[in-house]
Amino acid sequence: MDTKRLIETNPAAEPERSILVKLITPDNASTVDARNPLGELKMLTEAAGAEVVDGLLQKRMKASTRSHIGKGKVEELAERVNASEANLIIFDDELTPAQIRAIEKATDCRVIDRSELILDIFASRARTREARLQVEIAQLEYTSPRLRGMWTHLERIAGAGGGGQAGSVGGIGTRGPGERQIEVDRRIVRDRLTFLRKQIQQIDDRKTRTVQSRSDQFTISLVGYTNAGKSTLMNALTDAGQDARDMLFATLDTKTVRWELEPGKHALISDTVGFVRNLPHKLVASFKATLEEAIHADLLFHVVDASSKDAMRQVMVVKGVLEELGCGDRDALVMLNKIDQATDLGMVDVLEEKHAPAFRISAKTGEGLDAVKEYILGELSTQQVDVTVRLAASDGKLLNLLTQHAEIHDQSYDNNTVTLELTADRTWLAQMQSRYPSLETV
Ligand SMILES: Nc1nc2c(ncn2[C@@H]2O[C@H](COP(=O)(O)OP(=O)(O)OP(=O)(O)O)[C@@H](O)[C@H]2O)c(=O)[nH]1
Ligand SMILES: [Mg+2]
Repeated sequence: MDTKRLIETNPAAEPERSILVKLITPDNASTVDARNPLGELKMLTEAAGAEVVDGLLQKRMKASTRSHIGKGKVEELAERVNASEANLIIFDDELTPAQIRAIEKATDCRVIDRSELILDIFASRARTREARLQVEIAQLEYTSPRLRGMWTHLERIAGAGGGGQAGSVGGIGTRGPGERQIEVDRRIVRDRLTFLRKQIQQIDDRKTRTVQSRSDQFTISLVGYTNAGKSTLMNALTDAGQDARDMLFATLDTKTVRWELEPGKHALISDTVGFVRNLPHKLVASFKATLEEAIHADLLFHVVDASSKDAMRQVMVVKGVLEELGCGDRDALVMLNKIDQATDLGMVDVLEEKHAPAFRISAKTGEGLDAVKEYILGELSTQQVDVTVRLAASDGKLLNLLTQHAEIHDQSYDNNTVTLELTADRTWLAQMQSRYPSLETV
């Protein structure tokens, strides 16, 4: 089953013509990029496959409860919709279902907000079953109170066993279904959500087991704002071959690969979905499974696009999402990436000071990556212990594990026991000792 797209996905169709709208209030002014207030929304819109034909900014002391940007501005918006022949209005702010309905009515044009737009991009990028389930849950939870253009989607759900009688309303820009139909839809949505949540729970459990089974290895997770260069960095350090195109949310799924630091020493490194300002909460919650690696990593590489004027704010957004995921206090190394094209070196200095230890790197040219590797090798060596252990000579399985995972320096046999001098990972050794009480430290 396909996750639902809000933006027209038929390649033969013209891209949707959208007008971008943003309300600036004293409350949100500090998060607005003054040089280009609609810049990020434009990139998001293009990432969803729509065209931007106009933009509208409004400044008010606070949002209007009814129309968000105020009645007069909505009238201006209606004129602009006509003049530019737009068929979609995208708000950078979160709107209530009632506001959406009011603005749609006044402009006779379909309205979506930033969260719906982000969900739409995720829907178009989701490839694995897990990502699709996560996006669909988030969409249903976020969009169902609105229940407007969900129609064709619901029709498919009904067809797949829901049993609801789908009507003929559909397509972009149409009004919502009648009240009775909405009731039916709500029930279908509830059933579908229960089903999806069960499925995702199974994936979650499996994922937790996989991640736990890696606990004997040093794990690093790449986190950062979307387009900061996480996948490019992963490709520079390993031969992962991650998709690293210049677009928002190129990566949606998590991929974990071995980073060979030097012969015999490796770490596991995971690349995952990027963060963005105002990431819908529902989406963060449902992407927990995908972000499991980040949650359990020994260390985070917080990748920052140091060439972006917005870098400072992006760092704060990423920290906020990490808090939300419950890993705000995890050890993190800040990677000041794209240093090859950074122009505001004053800002880079400030970032470096504020977030020490930070590294100036270029995932593209390879600059600075040796220093990162040295640092990690240092970290790994502090995690190693030199010990002498004793075990029963007949315990072949344990002996095997030790020779596989530890560096053996000396080995001596005495009657039925083996004594080994070895270097091993501290946490791994502790786990082995709790699993095999017969493994004695001498
Ligand atoms: N000049 C320069 N460009 C870079 C560097 N690192 C990444 N890029 C470019 O930045 C763009 C985004 O890179 P990605 O690696 O896809 O970024 P990401 O963080 O994985 O992005 P998402 O998966 O979308 O969240 C690509 O066009 C890269 O070529 C760098 O060090 N220098
Ligand atoms: Mg990526």
